[in-house]
Amino acid sequence: MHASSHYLHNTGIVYKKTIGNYFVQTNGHTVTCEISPRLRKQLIYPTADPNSLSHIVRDVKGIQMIDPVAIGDEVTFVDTQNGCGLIVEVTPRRNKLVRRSAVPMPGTHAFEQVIVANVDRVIPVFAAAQPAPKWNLLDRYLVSAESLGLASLIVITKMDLAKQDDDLDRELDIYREIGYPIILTSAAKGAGLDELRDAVRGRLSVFIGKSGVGKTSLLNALQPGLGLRVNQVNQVTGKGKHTTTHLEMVSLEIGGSVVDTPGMREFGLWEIGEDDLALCFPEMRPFVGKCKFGLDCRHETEPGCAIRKAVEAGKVTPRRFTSYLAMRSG
Ligand SMILES: Nc1nc2c(ncn2[C@@H]2O[C@H](COP(=O)(O)OP(=O)(O)OP(=O)(O)O)[C@@H](O)[C@H]2O)c(=O)[nH]1
Ligand SMILES: [Mg+2]
Ligand SMILES: [Zn+2]
Repeated sequence: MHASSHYLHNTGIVYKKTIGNYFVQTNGHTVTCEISPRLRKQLIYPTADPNSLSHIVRDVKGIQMIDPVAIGDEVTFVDTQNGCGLIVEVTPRRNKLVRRSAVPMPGTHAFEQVIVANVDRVIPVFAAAQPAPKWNLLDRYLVSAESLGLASLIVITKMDLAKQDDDLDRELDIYREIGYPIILTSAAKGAGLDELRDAVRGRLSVFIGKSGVGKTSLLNALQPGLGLRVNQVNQVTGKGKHTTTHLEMVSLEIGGSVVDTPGMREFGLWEIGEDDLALCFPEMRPFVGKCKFGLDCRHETEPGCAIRKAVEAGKVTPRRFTSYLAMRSG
């Protein structure tokens, strides 16, 4: 950047995207931006990872399908004549939540798609009931977040529908013991909202969870007046209707922002090698490398397996170990 033109540059955060347009929040107002073709070219490498050494040139078709700017990105833009802006630079990302794109055409390969950049916390959201929580899915979310170096906060909502006799609390104790923070909420009854507000204040959080669990309702309850669209879950199947269909970052009046994702099945997981997977289970971490066969152990039937011994000793719960084995086989 030339010092002489510096006064023309503004910075802001991308909070919403449509095809070709990027909505940038800067000093309390929004500027609609496009991105410079030059930036698109320059960012061929940084979209992989600014710290990555694999600066491999991809073919031109591939390049055009990678969006170099993600929600949560801090960008530098210049004003254009019509009150719009042109993004000229993306500040290196602290981290990113990624998912594998659909294979664009036969014979090509899937590539990494950045969903949100500069995330402070991933918040897996599950309903106490309707639909019932899927603990192995929670494990997938937590492992994905661990693998991306992102902190997690577990939120259980629709607590007004929880029954005394269900095993919710016992299941949650597994996660409490590992050290994951948990907040119990009800958008319907307003429970747990102050605690959740404290947790999201001043941070960028991402709600993640299946359709119908109540993510958008929770966001509406966090900030009355937001009026985001919610929908009934199907009474027969208990499934949601994918009401939230696009990504958008919502700024909270209390400070901080939340990205409400439309039911994302998984993120990041495919990148984790078999050796690294156990490291993404914090309670298994102390035992990794301690097996008789060291890092060659598959923790299945090998003698002297430290991880299976930890399961037997009650230091790793059988349920989490089952999740681990399931994730390893894809
Ligand atoms: N009883 C009860 N129902 C709730 C609560 N929160 C949400 N719901 C209901 O659950 C249904 C789904 O809520 P949404 O907020 O649209 O769920 P979502 O997770 O955003 O779903 P998608 O946008 O499809 O991913 C709606 O009918 C809500 O009224 C709650 O705390 N208690
Ligand atoms: Mg929604
Ligand atoms: Zn082992």
